[in-house]
Amino acid sequence: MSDLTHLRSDFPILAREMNGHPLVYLDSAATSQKPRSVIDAMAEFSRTGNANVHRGAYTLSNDATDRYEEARLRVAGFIGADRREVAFNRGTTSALNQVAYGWGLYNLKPGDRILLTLMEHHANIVPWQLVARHTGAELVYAPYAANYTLDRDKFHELLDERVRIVGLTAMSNVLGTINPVRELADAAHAAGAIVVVDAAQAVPHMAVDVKDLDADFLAFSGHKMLGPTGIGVLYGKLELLEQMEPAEGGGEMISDVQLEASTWAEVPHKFEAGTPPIAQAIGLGAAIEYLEKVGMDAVRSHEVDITRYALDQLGTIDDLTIYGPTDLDVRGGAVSFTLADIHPHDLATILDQRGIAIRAGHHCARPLARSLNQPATARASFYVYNSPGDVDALVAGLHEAREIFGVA
Ligand code: C6P
Repeated sequence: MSDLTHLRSDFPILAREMNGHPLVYLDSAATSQKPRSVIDAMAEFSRTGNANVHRGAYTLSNDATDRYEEARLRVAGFIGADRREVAFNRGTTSALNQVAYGWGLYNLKPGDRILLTLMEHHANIVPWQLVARHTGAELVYAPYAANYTLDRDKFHELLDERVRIVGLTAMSNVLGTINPVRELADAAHAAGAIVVVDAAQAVPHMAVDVKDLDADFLAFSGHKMLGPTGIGVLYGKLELLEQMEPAEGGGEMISDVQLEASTWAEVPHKFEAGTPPIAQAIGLGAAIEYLEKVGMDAVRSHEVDITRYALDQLGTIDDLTIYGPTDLDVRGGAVSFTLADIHPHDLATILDQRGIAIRAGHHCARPLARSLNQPATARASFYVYNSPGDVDALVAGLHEAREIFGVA
């Protein structure tokens, strides 16, 4: 197994005890833990560098602006984009809403279709429902196949000339499925649609190059990739961002404001209304620096190894069902499961008493949960700091849960 155990000591929180046990953190798909370098970069900025950006005529503000823009450059480099193609916002949810309200609202009409997959997070469903209500467009969903990968035949069947937008997750937060974004984007483009990629679970866990994917828009969150909460990224192809309307208006995003109308600042600033999350952008820059040092190939291969080990070990527990692909080439480290008829919330509570943090519920993907006939599942998710020992603790905790619930 690839060895990243030396990284663990970079994450102060992992030294904590929880309910009398060492903390075993298995909920990185919800939010990741932060290394000391990220915590320190943000604290240092607040201590010595804090000022508003793009406004000041004084050195402190100019320095803050430089650091904020350096963070943008680092993000751009990380995903293979131009600096002008990277807009900061609050997170994936906010980025996807920007596309729905800035592009969808102005380009959709009755009869048009938005093609999504059944494995989307609510963040890539609800904004489209809201915009469909305004525009009269219709939502259609491509299902997944028996092996929990996207049903490509159904996807291609649904992809007709009515489809204007294809929205898809690059990696499911429930099934772990990695979708073939480039292949689907090529088909979508041939059909005349644009492609909006929810990369909230992909960018933290594998090398993502927006040009290789040929994504038109792509969204992700800082807090799932070792960075802070409150910062996210909308990538958009330059020409699309230039055409797209801002979904939010206010300070910073304008070129001129008259009484009746306004003109917009250059991209990406027209999508950054108000004071942006400055310290958070600096924290995200530090998180990317950390990930780049580890190397995204090492991040991915560690994830494959630990997920393989988890699937093997969980497979030894009777009555445990895993919802997601078994082929590690097409899955990431989010592993959802149920154990006999024990409610996932009870499982999470029993594990918590042993210091083990997992998520239980519908994982903000209710249509998917409904299609699985499981209103809730338990989910363990892994990241660079997790070790086989964490998987062993999970498995031991699940055996105890079986005993407590008297599962025969
Ligand atoms: N999923 C999970 O536990 P925000 O909250 O905006 O940072 O990210 C939303 C989001 C969008 N897409 C996917 C695929 C996601 O996984 C998430 C967040 C967390 O699975 C919280 S619900």
